Amino acid sequence: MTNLPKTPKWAALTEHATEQKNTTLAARFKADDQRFEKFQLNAAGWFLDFSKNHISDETVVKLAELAEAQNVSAKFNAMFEGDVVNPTEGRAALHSALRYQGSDAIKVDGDDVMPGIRSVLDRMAAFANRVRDGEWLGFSGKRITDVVNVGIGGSDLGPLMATEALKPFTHEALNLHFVSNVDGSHMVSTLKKVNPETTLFIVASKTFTTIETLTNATTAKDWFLESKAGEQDVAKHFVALSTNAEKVAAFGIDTNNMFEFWDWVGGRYSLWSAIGMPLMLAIGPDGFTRFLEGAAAMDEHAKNAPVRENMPVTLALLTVWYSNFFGATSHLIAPYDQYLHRFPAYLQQLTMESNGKSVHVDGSSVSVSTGPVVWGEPGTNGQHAYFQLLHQGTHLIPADFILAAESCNPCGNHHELLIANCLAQTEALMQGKSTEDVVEEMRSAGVPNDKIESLKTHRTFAGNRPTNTLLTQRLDAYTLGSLIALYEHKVFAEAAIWDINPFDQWGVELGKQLATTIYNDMQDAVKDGKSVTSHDSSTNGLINRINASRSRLA
Ligand code: G6Q
Repeated sequence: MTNLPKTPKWAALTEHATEQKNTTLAARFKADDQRFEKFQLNAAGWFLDFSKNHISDETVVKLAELAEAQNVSAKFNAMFEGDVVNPTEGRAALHSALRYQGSDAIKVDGDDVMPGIRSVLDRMAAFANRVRDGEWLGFSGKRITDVVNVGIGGSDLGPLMATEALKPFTHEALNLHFVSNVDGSHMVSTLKKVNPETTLFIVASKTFTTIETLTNATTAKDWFLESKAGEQDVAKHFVALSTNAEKVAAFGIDTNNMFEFWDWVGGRYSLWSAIGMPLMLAIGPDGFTRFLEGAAAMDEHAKNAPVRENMPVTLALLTVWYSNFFGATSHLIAPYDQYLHRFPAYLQQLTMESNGKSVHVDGSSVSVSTGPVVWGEPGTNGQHAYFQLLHQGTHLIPADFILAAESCNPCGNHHELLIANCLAQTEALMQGKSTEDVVEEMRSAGVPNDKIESLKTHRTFAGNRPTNTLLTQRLDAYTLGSLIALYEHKVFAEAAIWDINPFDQWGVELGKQLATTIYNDMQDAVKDGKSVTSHDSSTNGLINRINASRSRLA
């Protein structure tokens, strides 16, 4: 049983945090003009400035000692080597093998997984080239113009986020669509935009049992067969990405059109596998290789850099620092890049499904808080929405600002303004503005004294809000790959420190089970003309009210 607060390194940090709260970020910068040089790191095309944090030289040492005491490096090695790091599901978590660029064998249960990975990548590339080059034809002999990915969760969020992020590098004759929600509006509105003769459906499901995906895929297939197409044409328009050949065949997709992956690839870590097919179609096999190379470079860094130079471990330690010693409960992701508009949503799953746990690996209860709530929107939009709370609210919300020096679409002074806004926010969050400065500023603007008195506290900024800035030259396939891998490893390092399993997701099961029960109860009640009484009064009441209003409608 792990009792983190009782461990010497944790106890030392508790004491140290009390001291560190006595100073401000602004005072730290005033006292040390080497702060920026001291608290920065480089890895795989990314530069991290973490100087605007409540840390001193001693904090960094103490946090590194915690990471060492929690065996973070050894746990990384175990993951990279294919050990069973997901004990509750009895699996390895080898997403790093999917992007491995070296020639060594990587073994799971004694078998090298690399030949299988390379063979699927080759098949994917051959298929993607045929579609991109207009050689893969639909049933009426026309080239494919639209690709609809049907998947949810890990089989949707990653490919969707990445194809959006890499839009400037996308094949201009292919439109990518993503349908995930079981809400029929998602599929229906997408089908309105496409033509059955020129549309390719990718059914992406690791298990091929997910109700949302199977429902959406069935609707897509029915729609396709309602056109001039026949059953014999399904093979030209439906492919599957899955680990489950039997279920793929049962659904009616030719297993020759199935791109395989393996149970040691977790759903939210599967973008690097066949699940990346929409991305490969969008940016081409060479672009996809660059994407894998970027991630592989971050893997090498995560594996080899000592704790204090290790970017994902540093980010993880900062999250632990604020979550466990400063009471922070959420973490903001602010990409100053419109193409990264789905990145916060992607990171919500990666972080919250992985580290939203309240038991340790051995099943005992945790005694400290674990994964924070992750949220965000691209800048500068967020500034005109929720940034008010960051600057003057009562919550401490550590934030990651993500920025590229170069724009993919240089145009007037847009990018200079974007950069200036990003840097201004982190400076303002750190420095704040004192009441004295507010008074002085208002006085010099000629504001009358009574107005100054009534407004001065409203216009004061306490500052002292911590941020990280992640900077790259340009967002492209390589730097996107390394950015995603950076956060994957950050999440892993946090889990290693908290001694929780980041690779299972039992928390999503209960809702799934109950949805099946409620679905059946609702249908039975309508059939039998009875009310539902088997749930709590709220759930019964809602079911009966909905059934009544739907029957009136019918
Ligand atoms: C991710 C989760 C989950 C999963 C979806 C879709 O880590 O396991 O989000 O990806 O439930 O599952 P299938 O790919 O099996 O349809």
